[in-house]
Amino acid sequence: MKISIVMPCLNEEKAICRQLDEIPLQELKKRGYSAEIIIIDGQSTDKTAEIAKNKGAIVYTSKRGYGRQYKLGFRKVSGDIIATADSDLSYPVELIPGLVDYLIKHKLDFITVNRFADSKQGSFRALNWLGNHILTFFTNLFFSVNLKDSQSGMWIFRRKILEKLKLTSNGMPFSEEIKIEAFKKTRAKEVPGSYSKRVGTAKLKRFKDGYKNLEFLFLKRLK
Ligand SMILES: Nc1nc2c(ncn2[C@@H]2O[C@H](COP(=O)(O)OP(=O)(O)O)[C@@H](O)[C@H]2O)c(=O)[nH]1
Ligand SMILES: [Mg+2]
Repeated sequence: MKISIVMPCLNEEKAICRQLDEIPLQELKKRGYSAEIIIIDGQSTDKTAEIAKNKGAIVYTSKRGYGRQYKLGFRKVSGDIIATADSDLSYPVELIPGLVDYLIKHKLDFITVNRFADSKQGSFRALNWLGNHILTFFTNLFFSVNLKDSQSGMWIFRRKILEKLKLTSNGMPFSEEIKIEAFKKTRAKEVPGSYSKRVGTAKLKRFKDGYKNLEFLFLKRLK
């Protein structure tokens, strides 16, 4: 079995090197998996792409947009299982080997990692925390799911389910969209994880992206 780790990045030169070092490739190998790391770069203007290439990651460049980058990344993978995270050192990527085993053992298709189970100091600013909870409330209400974290960017899933998922968003709503689709159409589960303060500057625009994510939920519900 091969694991493809896919990470979007935009101007993350402060984090990308350490982020790639943190991916537990040795542990995956020890458990019998092969692995590849695919970085989708939204045309960074700093050294992010260069650093990633030097570290041995496969780097593709795309137009900006979180969802657009993931959709490109998912077309490029050669693995059977895909794992995702931001490239800003905020997600517990050391959990990937255990979660891959868990996915297989429990015959799941999709796992999303709940950041609120252990959010470290400084990981959420008050407004982000509130915005996340409002978005999760509406996600649960509109789509009959029971998530604790609708906005998590760390997922582990079988590549083959992508045929079934309708993924339309090119922006930040991609994160809630993939969960709504996965919970509707596949065997999906949310598991506890953690969240640390990101390194570098956030690309998320709190009010603009918060509003867009909320609007996306309403529009998807009305479809
Ligand atoms: N918003 C946005 N994020 C991007 C883009 N390209 C790459 N990213 C990456 O997507 C991830 C999520 O962005 P981030 O600012 O960490 O958002 P947050 O984690 O929701 O606060 C990071 O790894 C970014 O570097 C893009 O075009 N737009
Ligand atoms: Mg982030």
